[in-house]
Amino acid sequence: MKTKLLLLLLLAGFVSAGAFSTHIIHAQEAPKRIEITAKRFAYEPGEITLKKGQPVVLVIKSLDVAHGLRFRELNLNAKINKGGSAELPLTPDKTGDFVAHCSVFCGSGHGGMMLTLHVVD
Ligand SMILES: [Cu+2]
Repeated sequence: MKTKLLLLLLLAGFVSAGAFSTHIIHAQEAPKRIEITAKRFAYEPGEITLKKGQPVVLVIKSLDVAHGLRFRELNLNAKINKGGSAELPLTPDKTGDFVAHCSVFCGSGHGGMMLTLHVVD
């Protein structure tokens, strides 16, 4: 009888420990990943909206040649290898519209290759 009670206590301990670790995992939730594809001469999507203060990771994938993604105003620049991908962690700290341009020369339409980021409260 005593063993049974001990087992029950142990089990209860495991259950609450489980609930506790679930809570920890939830609190450290990974930043949202936003997938963007780059190809001559556009990004898809061409516009994204983020919330101020919310950390995200932009995952940029190139479908053809090497490209870049530079937010001059935010001092951020990513380079994406030919057919590869790059991750750009970003936590917007001000609201507004920010335009990113391709930072790796990729051909005749390179200058018009841009992505607009809207940051809202
Ligand atoms: Cu380019």
